[in-house]
Order: sequence, then structure tokens, then C-alpha cells
Amino acid sequence: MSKQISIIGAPMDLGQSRRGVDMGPSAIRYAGLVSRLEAIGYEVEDCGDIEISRPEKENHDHSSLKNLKAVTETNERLYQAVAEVINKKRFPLVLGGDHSIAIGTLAGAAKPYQNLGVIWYDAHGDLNTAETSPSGNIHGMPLAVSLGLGHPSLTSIGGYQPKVKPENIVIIGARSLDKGERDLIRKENIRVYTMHEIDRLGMTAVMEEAIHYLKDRTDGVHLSLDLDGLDPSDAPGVGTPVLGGISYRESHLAMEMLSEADILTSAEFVEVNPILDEKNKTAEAAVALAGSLFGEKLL
Ligand code: B3U
Ligand code: MN
Ligand code: MN
Repeated sequence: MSKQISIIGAPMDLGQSRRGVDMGPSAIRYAGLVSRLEAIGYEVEDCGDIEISRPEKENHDHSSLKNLKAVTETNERLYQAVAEVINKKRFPLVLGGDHSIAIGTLAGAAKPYQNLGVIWYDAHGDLNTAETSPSGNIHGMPLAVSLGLGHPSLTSIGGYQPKVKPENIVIIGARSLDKGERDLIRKENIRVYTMHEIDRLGMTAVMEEAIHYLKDRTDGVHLSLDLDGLDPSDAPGVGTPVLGGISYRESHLAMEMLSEADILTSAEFVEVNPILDEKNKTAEAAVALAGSLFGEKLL
């Protein structure tokens, strides 16, 4: 992993319906991200926040995809920002914002690789399209978009598609999937560790398997960590909490194992919503997990 990290804030809340997640990057910075990474020994550059497009007042054309134009434009900018960081041979660490920003992150993060692996740490699959989405919220669609499925203005960001192949994806922590997402997972045989497997096998075995699986077939790996993958008792500040999630301790173990495996080439932390949080607990969890992910050691 590069010893130089570039942080990019993507304070977007247009991919879903609850206000506040646009303050996620500020909350994560406030919780001490930069100093935490510097203390481990990294050279850290904070690139600031990308510009977020303003939503159109009327959304006649794309009523089934909320704020499509603004989400598209913003992700084009995020794609550029991530690509620039990678060109400088630095490690991109993106802070959301709602999970729709993964569309731009992955467009940038996947470009140099033939087979980018993706670890999708999330309560949800984010594999909806306009046809299958129950909400029209684009934050429920970014993994499908990265597979090349969805509205052309989203799938074409970065000028190539797909960004990832179904066999290079591992979803961890799933416990809320819509019918269309389940059908897609079965059709494409996407590897999913639901809470059942995490309970049954334990996080150690799940991560060992996931890392082994990705190491064999990929030439880079992106971690997309949605804080709602964690249990709401540990990460209450998220827009769509789902009970029965991954614990704080299991999440640290997962990050430590990823750090030891040294396979990551980019990462993002998304869906921190300070308005719904308890004393910045969720942003603090994100920073602590980033510490483990980047190799922080107690002794
Ligand atoms: N699957 C639902 C709910 C959802 C997805 N991602 C989040 N919530 N955070 C949907 O709207 O697509
Ligand atoms: Mn998500
Ligand atoms: Mn989620």
C-alpha cells in the first residue's frame, strides 16, 4: 500500500431522502482522521471536498431516479478527483456522503486495473436498478451501476464500463436485500457473506475466505465501507439502520485482517449522518476503523 494517502470529501446527500449525510466528511475529519493516520506514519494530504451539483427543482424526466442529473455530475467530478490521486501514485481515501458516491469513486479506482476486487461492507446490497428499486434512491444502486447495470448516464461515468466484474465482488454484512437484488446475486453468482455466515463461521473465517478469494483473481482491491454495515448500537448515525449488524469489534478485526493482507488500493467510508448520530459516535467509529485498516497497532 502507498504510504501516501489523499483524502477526498464527497459531501453529497442527493442519493437518498434524509438530510444530514452531506455533513459526513466534516464529522469524520472532526473525529481526527488526519492526525490518526499521520500517527501511524503516513503522509496525508487532505484534498478538501469536491463540488456538489445543486439538484433540479423539477425531476420530470427521471422520476424513478431521484436527482439523477446532480448525482451524475457530482460523480463525474469525483471520478476525476480519484483518478488524479491515483496518477500521483497516492492512495485515495474518499469520505461520503451517501453511498451513491461509490459510482464516482469506483470509476476512478477501477480504471488502472483489469480486475479490480471490491469489498462491499454494508447492510444492503446496493444492487438495485431503476426497475427494481423500491425507493428511487441512487444510493441503493451504486454496485449495480459499477457492474454496468442501470441508467446510461451513471454507467458511462469515466468513459468505460463495467468498472467491476461480478466474480470480483464480495459483499459482507448483508441483511436487507430487495427481490431484484437477490435475483441479481443469484444470476451473477456474487459472493455474499450475510450476517448468517458471519455468525456461523465467525468474522475471522469470513475475512480469511474473502481475502483468499480476492487475492487469487484481482489486481487491486477497493473497500467500500457503508457504516450501516455495523450494528446500529455501534453506528447509530446512518440514514437506514438495520438491526442485527456487524459489531464494532468484528469490524476492527476485519479492518486489521485487510491491513495485514495488504491488498487494498483504494477505500471509502460512507453514510455517516451527524444529524442522526449520538455525539459523533459513528464518525468516531469510522476514524477508529480507518486506523485499523491502515495498520494502527496497540503494541
Ligand atoms: N435497498 C433499499 C434500501 C437501501 C439501500 N441502501 C440503503 N438503503 N442505505 C433501496 O432503497 O434501494
Ligand atoms: Mn450502501
Ligand atoms: Mn447500507
